[in-house]
Amino acid sequence: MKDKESKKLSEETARRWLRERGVEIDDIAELVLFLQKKYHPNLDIEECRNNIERVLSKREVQNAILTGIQLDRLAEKGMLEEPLQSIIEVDEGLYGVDEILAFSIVNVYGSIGFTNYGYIDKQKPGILEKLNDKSSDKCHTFLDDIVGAIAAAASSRLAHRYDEDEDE
Ligand SMILES: [Ca+2]
Repeated sequence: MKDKESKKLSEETARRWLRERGVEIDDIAELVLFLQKKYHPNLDIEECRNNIERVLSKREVQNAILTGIQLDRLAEKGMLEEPLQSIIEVDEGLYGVDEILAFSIVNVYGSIGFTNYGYIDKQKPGILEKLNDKSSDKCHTFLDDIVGAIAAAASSRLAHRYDEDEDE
């Protein structure tokens, strides 16, 4: 596959898989609003959406999305080998690789993303609460961290841009 083709396929697939797993851009935009509204009272959902679009255009973000969702899906179908199958299926607390994968997204716009990520991971607002609902037959062991990380990275990007505007 040519580089350009593969880049396009990667972005399209990552976006489609998020939708197929029940996550819309607006769900993530709500999380960004939740994180940033107190610092930027005039912030609207459109601007949150724009920042998420930019995050999703990054190759390392797409790679994390594709890898995490693929593992969630295979676990849901019981297709992984043990002991990994059980670990991911029951979302074992000490596993931690789901968070480490998400860090590659948080990292994209620097370290303030980590504070946002930690906060949102504790609060679990909106879509994150849904993804953490263990009574569903879906496996979102990776997806919840990925979604939180996209929101954290978009918040960092947004905050950087506000700071730049204020300096001008
Ligand atoms: Ca998780």
